[in-house]
Amino acid sequence: MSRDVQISKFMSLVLRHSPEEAGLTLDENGWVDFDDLYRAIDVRFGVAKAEVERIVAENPKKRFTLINNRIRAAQGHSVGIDLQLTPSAPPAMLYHGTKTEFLASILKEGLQSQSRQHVHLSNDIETARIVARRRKGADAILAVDSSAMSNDGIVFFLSENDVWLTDHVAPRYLKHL
Ligand code: HQG
Repeated sequence: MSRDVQISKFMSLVLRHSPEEAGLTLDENGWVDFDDLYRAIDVRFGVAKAEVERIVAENPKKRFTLINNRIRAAQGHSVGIDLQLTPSAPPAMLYHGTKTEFLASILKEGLQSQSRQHVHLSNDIETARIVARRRKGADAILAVDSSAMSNDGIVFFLSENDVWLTDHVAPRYLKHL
């Protein structure tokens, strides 16, 4: 794993799950002071601030939002913060990448947010496949009838880095591709 990826993973850990690892507290909307986060990163990795800014700017998934010297994770939180996203109309179809071993349970209970605040859905099959490949085993791709969900009054949010978020996807909206 490259040093950039190690630093990015540490930032995700702190900003999504365990801010106490860096001696930090997230505000109610998930933000921390960038200088405070930078100091915690520097202690562990001995890295210049400009390098951390570059890692944020070049992050392939734009995982971090850095504005006015405050930073937060765009999505993926397990801690209870409010991203203050406004509901958005989703495209007609969305996709979810997972593993075949989870299929029976997913098709029975629907997609659950598990340890995170939301279920994460992708705009296209290619992105869903990348999500699926993060875990070992055979990939499974589910199509989500987001148009029907929307018509049924279910709310979607688009994260700052273009991941679609919703609370739960019932089995009737899912199709294994
Ligand atoms: C599965 C990454 C059994 C679900 C990605 C998934 C994403 C069920 C796992 C983001 C289930 C949860 C999130 C059910 C859901 N029964 N299994 N009823 N409902 N599952 O990591 O979507 O790289 O919390 O299919 O790109 O994999 O970190 O969610 O396999 O955007 O930025 O339970 O994480 O982003 O796993 O990934 P996760 P996810 P980053």
